Amino acid sequence: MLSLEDVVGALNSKELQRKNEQKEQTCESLVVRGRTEKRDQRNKNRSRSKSKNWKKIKCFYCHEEGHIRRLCPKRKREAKEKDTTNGDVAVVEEGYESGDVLVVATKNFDKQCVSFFTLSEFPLKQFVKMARSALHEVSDTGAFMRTASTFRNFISRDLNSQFPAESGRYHLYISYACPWASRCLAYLKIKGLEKAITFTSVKPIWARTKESDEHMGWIFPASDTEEPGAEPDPLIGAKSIRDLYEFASTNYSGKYTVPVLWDKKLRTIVNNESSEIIRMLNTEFNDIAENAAIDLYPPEMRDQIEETNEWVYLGINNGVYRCGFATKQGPYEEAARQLYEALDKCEEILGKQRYICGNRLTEADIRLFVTIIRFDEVYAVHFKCNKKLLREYPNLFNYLKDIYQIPGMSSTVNMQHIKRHYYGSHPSINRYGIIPLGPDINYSSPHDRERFPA
Ligand SMILES: N[C@@H](CCC(=O)N[C@@H](CS)C(=O)NCC(=O)O)C(=O)O
Repeated sequence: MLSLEDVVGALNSKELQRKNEQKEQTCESLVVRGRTEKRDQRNKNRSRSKSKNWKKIKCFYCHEEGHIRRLCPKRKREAKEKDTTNGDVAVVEEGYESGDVLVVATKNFDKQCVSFFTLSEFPLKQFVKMARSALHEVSDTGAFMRTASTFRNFISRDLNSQFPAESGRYHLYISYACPWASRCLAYLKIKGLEKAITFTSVKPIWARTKESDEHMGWIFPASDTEEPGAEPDPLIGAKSIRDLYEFASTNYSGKYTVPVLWDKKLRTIVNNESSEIIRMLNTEFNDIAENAAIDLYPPEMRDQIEETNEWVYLGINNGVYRCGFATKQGPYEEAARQLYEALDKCEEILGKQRYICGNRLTEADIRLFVTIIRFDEVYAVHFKCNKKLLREYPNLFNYLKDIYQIPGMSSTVNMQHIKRHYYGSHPSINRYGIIPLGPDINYSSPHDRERFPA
């Protein structure tokens, strides 16, 4: 793997400079999330005519890959400050010329002068290994935009497949704080897969994952006693979730998220997308699951489950993050409006039936549960979802308790980890990391959901 120093070295090397001078480079092949591409197109002719005269360009790189800003010199100061905090790649050019791109980098915006390189000559992905987190997934409009997961392999009940559903072969890395990881853990409990698939939780509060850069992420404790609920990595001795990703892939450049479904045999990540992991856990391990008969995605309900998942994800699961991570008023308000529309819809549905898709527990309930269990304790305060509290919705609140009381579910909820994570890991939202004392709700108290047939 190349270090940043290697990159800077490579880009400054005389040989490469010569090579670039000989070649006539333009930026036509550059694709940077559409935006830059458009501009390149518009200025295609201009770029072409100037491509022989690359000017000296100063480049600044912070954390995030693939996101390039070009700024006129006037805005340079503003850009530096802004990009230092949000982790974008910034390209600040002297004598701005559309179409001139180059990339290189220093860790802390120490200036590095680089000359004569086009991005097409140095594909960013290959050269610069970037670390980032959800806090950096904010567009220029101030809206939170979640990026897709990367490892998308499937475990299969077919024992001849690449990832066969063997007992003892797979390990689930989670954080109790994370709703996406918790839904996978809920499946381990509900399906009776705890003996077949082991799991480990990280510590709740993000910390530096490497001395050499500023990335903050999930880390393992050094011992079993350091952090109740969290354990050291039992498999490869990883210090962080980032270590797992880097072990599994040498050129990974996305976020280091949980859950991670790990193959102990091939020592790699099978899948890091919870919506897919839960589907595998639901069906593929049925030969070894203790509760194989429980089907949370029954064929006859699939359309309805999908339809429900869609609006619940948009308005609620991801909706709370869109509220919390928005950096402008408009996107926040839009997200909050959609969130409360979706919660109102849940309340109405749950006034007529026990579960969100009918009178049978399904995947859609587990997906809804992991967000609403965090609502009053965290999202109402930390993510500014305070128009109405969850416990002010009688049907939804009783439903929440009902799901919480399903055998195994309460053990997936570690409210200490949940609160410490959110309030302690997002300093841009909660600068001093103060954790509110309340509301400390008892979800084991009686509910009224038996009034519906199940
Ligand atoms: N699409 C993923 C999302 C997982 C995700 O966003 N996990 C968060 C924790 S709640 C994470 O690990 N974030 C790390 C980071 O943003 O750096 C899934 O559903 O599995």
